[in-house]
Amino acid sequence: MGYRVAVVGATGNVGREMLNILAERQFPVDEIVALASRRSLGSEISFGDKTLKSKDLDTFDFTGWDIALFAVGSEATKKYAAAAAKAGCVVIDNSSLYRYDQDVPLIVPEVNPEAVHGYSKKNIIANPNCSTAQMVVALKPLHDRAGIKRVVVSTYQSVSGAGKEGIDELWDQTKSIYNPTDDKPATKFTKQIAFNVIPHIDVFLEDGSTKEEWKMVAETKKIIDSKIKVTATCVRVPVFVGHAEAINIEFEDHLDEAEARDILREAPGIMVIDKREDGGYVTPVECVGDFATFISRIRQDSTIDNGLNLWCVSDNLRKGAALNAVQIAELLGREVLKKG
Ligand code: 11C
Repeated sequence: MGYRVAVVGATGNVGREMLNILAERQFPVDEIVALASRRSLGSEISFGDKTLKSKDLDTFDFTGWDIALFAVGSEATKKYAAAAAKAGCVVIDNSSLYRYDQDVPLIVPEVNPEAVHGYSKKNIIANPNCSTAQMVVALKPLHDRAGIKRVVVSTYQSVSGAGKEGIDELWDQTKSIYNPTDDKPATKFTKQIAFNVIPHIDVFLEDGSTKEEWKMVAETKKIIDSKIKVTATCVRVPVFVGHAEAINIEFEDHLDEAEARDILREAPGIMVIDKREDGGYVTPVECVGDFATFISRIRQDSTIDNGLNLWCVSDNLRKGAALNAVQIAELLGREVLKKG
């Protein structure tokens, strides 16, 4: 016996990836429904070798459905997720709406799987922001060994993090640079993204940081340890898929770079590619479609007592969104629902 699963926002980039990954990982599905707004009604979406037609989210009754993977913005989540959860369906939500709610667990299965048991307070589990998910997979095994005091992270985030409009803007603007008569001014991003980088993701907060940067701080604390200090600078780069991060870590105890490399090699969800030669590291284009979080450039930071630097790359639509949501569904099935 398997699960009755709803994918909400099934016609978007993340929703489509959720369906791909459910099929790829052979999630035990008895019945699946692709839900979207009325405007996308009847759109065709692949699920393994089947084609699903999207149904209207507005009129859908979640009663009798086991799991709903939500991949819509916070506003639509606000409108539909609580009702789905109330109808008895466990919601796994990719938006930021519930992430900081104390009654909602925020889970990266390689890092804090035990938190799954907290789902029952609201029948909702939150999926973290993409830039947090890949970073905490790398930080957790190192924290367990040497205790992380402080993290300084700079991100290089692809345009797919901003959805289809972000992808289209990079594509159109890149073409228009070679054809200046076809000018494509910035509409989705605040400045030109083609052949440029933009140090601004999500809205500005009062202290001068951005919400994206704040999310990395708050979510790392909630997922791993509230004592870890994080400071982030989040930057949009002209890459279609795959977020990269340069991470500097200060530990309580000394951690040798060779031991860190061994720890990361053994850690779940991580692939270490760190050859210290031309091309002996992973870049975003190489991680697309993969499940792993790739770690390269592991090296001592000799400017502090117990410091390490590393480079972390992952597919933001997969580990940063759809894969992590499906992994949460797998965890929920294994530990709680026990149907599959
Ligand atoms: C980006 N990380 O790259 C964002 C997208 O809070 O889930 C995901 C926003 C979120 O723009």
